[in-house]
Amino acid sequence: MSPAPTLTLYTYFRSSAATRVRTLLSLQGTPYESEYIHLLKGDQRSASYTSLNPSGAVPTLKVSENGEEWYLTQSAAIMEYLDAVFGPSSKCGSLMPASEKGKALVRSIIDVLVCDMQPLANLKTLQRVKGMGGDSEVWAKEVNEAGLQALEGLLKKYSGGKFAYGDSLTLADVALAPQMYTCLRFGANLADYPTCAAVFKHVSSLPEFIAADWKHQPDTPEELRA
Ligand SMILES: N[C@@H](CCC(=O)N[C@@H](CS)C(=O)NCC(=O)O)C(=O)O
Repeated sequence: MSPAPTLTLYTYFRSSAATRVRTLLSLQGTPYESEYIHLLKGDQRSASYTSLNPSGAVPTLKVSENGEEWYLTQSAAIMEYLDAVFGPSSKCGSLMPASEKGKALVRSIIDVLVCDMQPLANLKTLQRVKGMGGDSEVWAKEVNEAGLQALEGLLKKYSGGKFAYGDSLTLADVALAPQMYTCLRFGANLADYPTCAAVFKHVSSLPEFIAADWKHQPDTPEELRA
């Protein structure tokens, strides 16, 4: 049997996309090293970093195995890879439901977060909105509230109350919690989305989620630490 791949995560404390990956690694108990990419200083746009991640964004996962290194980008792809490779033998087990229906529904919740919400209010989008004379704070609040509306509709149907899908933890929760912090940051009132709020309250209090959140990272500035 070949040894397990070793992992390095390119991360930034406040990145919700990187937080998804940190949360999953924390739940699994999978060891990894971190490389810190300071988004406000523009590290993500350096030639050395874009040669690893042509999107100029975090996260990126470096996988070293069999004497080779390869780089995986996009948080949803990284979560699926980690879940498939490390999940079954990890502390938390696989976080994808066994049924095809369950997998597809979990993926649909993840896509609202990863495709419909996060990119509309990430750093470069907000900088561009501002550059075109718009109010980036108003924009960020609006797009996050629209996303919450959609999520609430899905979770009302599929959540058992404590988790985004059904009655146990899935990758949908891993994707949801970091985006809820973003929603709060931009002034969304979570009380208007009670199912999302209840799930967020429950999962964000789990120690593995706290260990991965934006307030508890080695690169979190002192004044923002919890
Ligand atoms: N679809 C990508 C999005 C990655 C992304 O937008 N990351 C943000 C941080 S959450 C980023 O690195 N932004 C850099 C920038 O906007 O310049 C993923 O899910 O990994």
